[in-house]
Amino acid sequence: MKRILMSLLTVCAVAALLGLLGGGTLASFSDSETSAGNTFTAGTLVLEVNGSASASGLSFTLPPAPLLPGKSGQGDIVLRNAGSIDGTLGIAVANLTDIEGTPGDPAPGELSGVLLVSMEYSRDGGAAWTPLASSDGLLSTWNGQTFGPLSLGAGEGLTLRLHWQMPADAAEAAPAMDDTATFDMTFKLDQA
Ligand SMILES: [Ca+2]
Repeated sequence: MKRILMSLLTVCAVAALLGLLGGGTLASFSDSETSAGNTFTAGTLVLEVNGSASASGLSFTLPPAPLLPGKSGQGDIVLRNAGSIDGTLGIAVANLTDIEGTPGDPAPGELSGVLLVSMEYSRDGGAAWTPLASSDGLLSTWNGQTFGPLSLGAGEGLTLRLHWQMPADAAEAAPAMDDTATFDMTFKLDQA
């Protein structure tokens, strides 16, 4: 009789290093949701991403400025349990792919091996931030990881903030110039 509902939303983020000429990178969201049919309906478990329970088509720019050596940026994703059942949130990263952007450089590209990333979250609109455990490191270390779980009670929300920074050492950053890295983030809300 125990009922378990899940909501899955997938984010595809693209980070590109565009050298000294400027430009940005794109990330697009798409989602798929599943909820098992069940006769014993006792409540709902709905995960909203940036205000939508069907996040397909949402997008944000990552990063807002060129990724020059030493440059950093951040982006926010708002997650909310819009249902009536307390849940626990897991954040999974998968399908990390490096794409070489400089002819002659060895494939598959070096961006995920030099780009420093971390995540933190706030439950009160940004008044206090808590680092997300194990999220501080090179982008390459995120692949295959699941972060959390974080409690997300019925009606509760949080803001997830992604940080990224290029190494200040130009020689260290140089191999990743013009390279691109893509990855998927899946947000999963389980019944608590
Ligand atoms: Ca390269």
